[in-house]
Amino acid sequence: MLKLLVLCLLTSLMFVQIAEARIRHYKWDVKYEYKSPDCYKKLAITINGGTPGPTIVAQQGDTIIVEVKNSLMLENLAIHWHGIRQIGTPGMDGTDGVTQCPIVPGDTFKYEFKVDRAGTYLYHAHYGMQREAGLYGSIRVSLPDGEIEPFVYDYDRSIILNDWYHKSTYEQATGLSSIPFVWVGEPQSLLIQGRGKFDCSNTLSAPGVCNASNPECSPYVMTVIPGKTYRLRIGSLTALSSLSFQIEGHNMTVVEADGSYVEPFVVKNLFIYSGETYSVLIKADKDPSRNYWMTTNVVSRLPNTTAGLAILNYYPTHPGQSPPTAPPAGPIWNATAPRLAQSQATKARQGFISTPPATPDRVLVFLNTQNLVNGYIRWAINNVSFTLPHTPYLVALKYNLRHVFNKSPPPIGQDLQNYDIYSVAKNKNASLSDGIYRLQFNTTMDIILQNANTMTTNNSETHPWHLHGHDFWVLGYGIGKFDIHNDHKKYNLVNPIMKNTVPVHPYGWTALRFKADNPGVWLFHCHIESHFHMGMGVVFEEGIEKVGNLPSSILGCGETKGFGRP
Ligand SMILES: *[C@@H]1O[C@H](CO)[C@@H](O)[C@H](O)[C@H]1NC(C)=O
Ligand SMILES: *[C@@H]1O[C@H](CO)[C@@H](O)[C@H](O)[C@H]1NC(C)=O
Ligand SMILES: *[C@@H]1O[C@H](CO)[C@@H](O)[C@H](O)[C@H]1NC(C)=O
Ligand SMILES: *[C@@H]1O[C@H](CO)[C@@H](O)[C@H](O)[C@H]1NC(C)=O
Ligand SMILES: *[C@@H]1O[C@H](CO)[C@@H](O)[C@H](O)[C@H]1NC(C)=O
Ligand SMILES: *[C@@H]1O[C@H](CO)[C@@H](O)[C@H](O)[C@H]1NC(C)=O
Ligand SMILES: *[C@@H]1O[C@H](CO)[C@@H](O)[C@H](O)[C@H]1NC(C)=O
Ligand SMILES: *[C@@H]1O[C@H](CO)[C@@H](O)[C@H](O)[C@H]1NC(C)=O
Ligand SMILES: [Cu+2]
Repeated sequence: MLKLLVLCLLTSLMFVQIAEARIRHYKWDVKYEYKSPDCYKKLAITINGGTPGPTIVAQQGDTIIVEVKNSLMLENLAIHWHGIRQIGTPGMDGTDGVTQCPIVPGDTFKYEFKVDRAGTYLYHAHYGMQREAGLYGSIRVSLPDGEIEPFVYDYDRSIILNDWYHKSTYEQATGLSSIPFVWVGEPQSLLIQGRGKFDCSNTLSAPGVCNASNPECSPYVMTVIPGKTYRLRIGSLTALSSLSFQIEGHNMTVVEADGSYVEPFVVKNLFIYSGETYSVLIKADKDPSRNYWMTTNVVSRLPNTTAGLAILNYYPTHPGQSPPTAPPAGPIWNATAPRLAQSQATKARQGFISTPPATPDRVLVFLNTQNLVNGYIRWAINNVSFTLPHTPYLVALKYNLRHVFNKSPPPIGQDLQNYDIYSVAKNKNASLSDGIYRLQFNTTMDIILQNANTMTTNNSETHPWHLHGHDFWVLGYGIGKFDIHNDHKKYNLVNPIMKNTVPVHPYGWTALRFKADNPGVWLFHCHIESHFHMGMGVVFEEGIEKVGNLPSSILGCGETKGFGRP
């Protein structure tokens, strides 16, 4: 008896130890395979045979090790851990050209980093426009043992929303970089957790290429038990589209965004932009004798893509049973006001507020415009259209490699006051540059994202901006031109949410604040694949002198050939 007790004690002690310093080890094989996520067969990038890839499930404080084998044969690779700040591990951010050399075909790269904060995060490819070929998935980090969420639910589920193109990423990237310019167009379908439905009768494709009965494109089914409450973690990794998401007949209570607790609010439509995550609570309290639609629709651009559909299945109703009603229509695609209202309603939850520094040390205004550079259509920030260098900044800065990128800093945008954000971009001339912003370590930075008209009359787009290596406080949103003398007085310094991705609405501005306290080099960019490809991004360096030894695995390209390799 005593022996047994001691044994029990020992086992539980061991368990505690394991629970405290857990290492989650994954081995991923990344390759191209024919897949039909929307019934149309095309090459997709898979992880261990699947797209989306496996969900990483971890606990706060765990170390994640992912050994990635690049089996793409003809293509480089890099994987970014979206929302993980990589404190102390800037070389593991997975951003090609910024924090690492790409993983070449045949190589295995070991990503190793800590998930230091509970919440809902994502991972995805960060090489060229590779993300939209299907390499993406969810990261779910739970609280440490003994801590509980400030809301109650019975079950936890994760889904990713995505848009899907039939053209390869190469064809798209080539079109964007050509004269004449070839726009990627609207996506062919919208996917919910990797499943959608393209109308096969619309195609004159060869037999077997589009097959509406392929089980790979049967809708995603989320089964619920009547009476239970579900925490649904929703991420968007669209290539282009801003989305709304709704569940027929069910309201959703927003409780988390990008890993921060939200002061709860109820929505019928959740607006979600590429790179964002939300947790919503759903109560399964409707008529349980039937199923309900879960739908996603394009907003902010004139849609030419049918709604993405999934099924909310009430146990024990058959999961394959179609809901008896038509899917609910999405919100009006071009109404900005409700989207702005949701942005403004997203505040930090009482009891979990992180108060921002009262004033910034430096303010950068980022005016985004569409421009021409030598006849190519590009996006620019303050007249500079971003290009990636061949040698990653992190390595170049740490080892003082010269001539690998433009050392003159990009403009800081004091010209905003004279710029008419409503007129078609008149200043057609922007320049290409890989210059970066060097931030003084530990200073407080304010970023004002300012939207404007594109090269098309009466058109301004939504841009979701994502910051690597940080969360930022979202201080405010507005429509129109930011008033540098007055608008900062309206900032929310009381309960701003901290996020890593935030939209700037059409003709609008968004104000952010962050502390430059994470030694490394961090990309800040529009999360729309084609916009980033066309130059919509900037890079921040902070505290490079505090960065420790870099892993040799991130070297090997450009000026780092042979550098530090054993
Ligand atoms: C379509 O898919 C179904 C289910 O996998 C299969 O039985 C059928 O043969 C396929 N049709 C064609 C034309 O390939
Ligand atoms: C959803 O919330 C709105 C506003 O709070 C309310 O009017 C509506 O009845 C709710 N709908 C459902 C299905 O609970
Ligand atoms: C809209 O979608 C249809 C069906 O996919 C396609 O044939 C058409 O070319 C698209 N139109 C535009 C303007 O993209
Ligand atoms: C929204 O788009 C519709 C066409 O889909 C158009 O009729 C309407 O005028 C637009 N509204 C606004 C406010 O631009
Ligand atoms: C962009 O360049 C144009 C012309 O070269 C200049 O007039 C304008 O002030 C510049 N804009 C910014 C924001 O620097
Ligand atoms: C734009 O660039 C072209 C070609 O380099 C040049 O001829 C033109 O003067 C420039 N325009 C402005 C407004 O700077
Ligand atoms: C950063 O600044 C804060 C005050 O804002 C200070 O307490 C902290 O010691 C500084 N950290 C470093 C590493 O300089
Ligand atoms: C652009 O918008 C303005 C103001 O709403 C309107 O007067 C004008 O007709 C629009 N132009 C076009 C080409 O739609
Ligand atoms: Cu954009």
